[in-house]
Amino acid sequence: MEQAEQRLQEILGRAEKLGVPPRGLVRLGAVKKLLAKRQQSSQHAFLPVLAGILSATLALVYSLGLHTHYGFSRAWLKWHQLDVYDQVCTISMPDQLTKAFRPPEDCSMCQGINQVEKVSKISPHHFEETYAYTGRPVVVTDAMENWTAQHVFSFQFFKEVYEESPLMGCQFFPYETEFTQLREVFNMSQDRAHMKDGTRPWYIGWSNCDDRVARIFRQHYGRPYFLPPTAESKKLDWIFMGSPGYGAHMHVDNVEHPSWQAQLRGRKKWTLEPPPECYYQCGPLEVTVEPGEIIVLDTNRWYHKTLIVSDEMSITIGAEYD
Ligand SMILES: O=C(O)CCC(=O)C(=O)O
Repeated sequence: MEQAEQRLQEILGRAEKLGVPPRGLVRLGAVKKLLAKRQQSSQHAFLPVLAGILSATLALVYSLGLHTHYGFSRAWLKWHQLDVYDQVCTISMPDQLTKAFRPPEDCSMCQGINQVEKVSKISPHHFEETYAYTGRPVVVTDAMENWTAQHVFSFQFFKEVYEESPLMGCQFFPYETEFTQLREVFNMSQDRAHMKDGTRPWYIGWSNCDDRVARIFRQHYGRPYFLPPTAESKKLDWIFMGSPGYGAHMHVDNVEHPSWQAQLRGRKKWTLEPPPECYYQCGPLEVTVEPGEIIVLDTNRWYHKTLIVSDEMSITIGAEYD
């Protein structure tokens, strides 16, 4: 039994390194059948068989040289940094597997939706009833009216703000770049930063943990007016910034709440896929968020990827709300 647990942990570790999402593993017919039987069988029988199937699958994936475009989501990192594991489990479950064993989504989040609506002048009450917690994605087009962030936030602005910060963000997403931390981003050449011809494109994201920086940021944006009065917009800001033609790979998050993201500069196309259990009832969606618009999305329920489709750099800021 102990050996099987250890083997399973090793295999899951290898799956992570290969970039194989748990979603991919649970789609395997053999794993599906096994999961269905899981509740009837004892763990003694279950673990060795699951380990066997996953091991064979990974060997196949590895030998074919397959690599998915699913990387590590911000949630994966968050989760691991916080080291949040279920203490009552016999074995500790990595986040990917937790997601794989999650209860099925209620597909009302996507049923009958064939486009992401764009709305304006929406009351917090209407927003709460229709979008805030239903999982229905929406873009609000008029929520930055009193903000200055669209004019002030730029590569240079962030560079200067962070020059005096010892923290440099608490989580960093390099996506396809070579950067390992935010400091390196701000040290890139001015030509590359401003996407001059012949320089390498880049796209990165980070969350801000520095209170001083947060106070500066918040001088330039406010709580989106449409959030329900009882909803709290979380303190942690997320910033995503980078060049046309780049964006985030397809992934799903494991954060606590839905979030809003304000498109300050540039245009970004979002591709959303419903969770696998809703494939027969719902289809993928696409929406391009224009400068001045805010997308509201439950990134825990919708698989999502992004692509910058403007000629200019894309800069967004966002946060979760409860
Ligand atoms: O804005 C982006 O490009 C990616 C955002 C994202 O993936 C997320 O918030 O989970």
